[in-house]
Amino acid sequence: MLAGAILDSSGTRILLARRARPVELAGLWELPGGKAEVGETDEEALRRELAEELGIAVGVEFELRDQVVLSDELVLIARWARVIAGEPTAREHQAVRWVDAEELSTLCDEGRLVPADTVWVPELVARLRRA
Ligand code: 9L3
Ligand code: MG
Repeated sequence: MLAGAILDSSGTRILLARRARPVELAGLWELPGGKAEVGETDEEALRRELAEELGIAVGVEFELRDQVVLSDELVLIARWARVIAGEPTAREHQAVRWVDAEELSTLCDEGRLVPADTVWVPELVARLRRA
């Protein structure tokens, strides 16, 4: 399972997407992504998912430090990414928004992020502040 920490051109904001489903996660913000298909590398899977869900082409960079075990078969990995082409559009989500370090921290503190994604917040905040 791959998620993208997608950086804007200024390097100070990342893209969050608000989940539409399942009900227990609907309305919460996540780093967008999805499952790899058989034969796909992590990078290919993330590029395909972000093209399908948001209509953007991204360049995929390094992995964030923490991995999240979702179940026996599913481990969630986040990779840094940059938009190469397209304007992010919520095709499968309720909404998308760019957030800076401050807004990301606040959303996390308010419990408005998908629980799994909260593990990446300290690293993301540190990287965004360094930009
Ligand atoms: N999930 C958590 N954080 C994320 C993503 C992309 C996914 N950033 C979790 C939510 C679901 C599972 O992974 O429990 C499958 O996600 P999806 O394929 O429904 O997006
Ligand atoms: Mg998805």
